Amino acid sequence: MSSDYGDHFLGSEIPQGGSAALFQILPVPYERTVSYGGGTALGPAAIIEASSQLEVWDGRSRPADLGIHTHPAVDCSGGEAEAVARIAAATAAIVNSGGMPVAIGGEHTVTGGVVQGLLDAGLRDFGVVQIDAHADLRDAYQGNPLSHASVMKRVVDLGIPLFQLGIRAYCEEEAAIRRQYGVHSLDADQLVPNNISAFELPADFPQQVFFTLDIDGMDPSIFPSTGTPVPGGLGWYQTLGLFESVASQRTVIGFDLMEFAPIEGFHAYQFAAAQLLYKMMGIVQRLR
Ligand SMILES: [Mn+2]
Repeated sequence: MSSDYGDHFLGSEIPQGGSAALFQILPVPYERTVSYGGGTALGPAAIIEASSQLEVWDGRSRPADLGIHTHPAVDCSGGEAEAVARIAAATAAIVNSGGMPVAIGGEHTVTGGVVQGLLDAGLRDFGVVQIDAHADLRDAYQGNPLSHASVMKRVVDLGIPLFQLGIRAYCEEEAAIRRQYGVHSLDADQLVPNNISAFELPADFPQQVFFTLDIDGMDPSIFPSTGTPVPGGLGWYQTLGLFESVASQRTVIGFDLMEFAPIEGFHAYQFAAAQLLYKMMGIVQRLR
């Protein structure tokens, strides 16, 4: 057991991986534009602390063998644009040193900074696959273009192809933006009742994919620990299956887990989030 148990992912089991580690965990306790329940600023620390309860063997392989390094939390103080720029800089530094960014939020606005960081590091020709309850395609929400409800509009505005999974809450403006930008989607009412956990990406979808997992895309019976829960979400195995389906067809260049807000006294949820992230690392490991 290391002396800084709880300070880094799987801290009870493995030392910090350093810059040679594949998985570079970036905690981003950014919380500004919460529209309903709060608490996402506490998400990264709760998940990292809970990760100490994980087994190094994930049931199929040992993702930790590729190295896991946990960065200090990104400073999210100051103006919104300033904080998003710090997220982008931290992400670009990870990519430039050969690591794979694994960001833990924080509200979904964080993903906009991470995607900007991928671009800043010179990555081109990648798509984004998003699991979410909400489309997040409003041009602005409550007057704010950096709202978590607008983050995927910022992504498509950059010309990045987007595939949405599990959406079940969106407005007419977002439906129009989907059509206008050619956003691909398999919504919750298609995936969940039919228990679909694999799908085919369009042939012209980029070969490299950044995968963003808004925890509210999953069902609130599994993760009530989020600000804007919506019933009818994805199941545990279904979510992992969809991620594996993407990773088996394309190269995953990074992923994130956003909008996790711990509920005091219910540690099951942060353990589940830590396990989900570790199982995603396992899928990346086994498919590379
Ligand atoms: Mn979202």
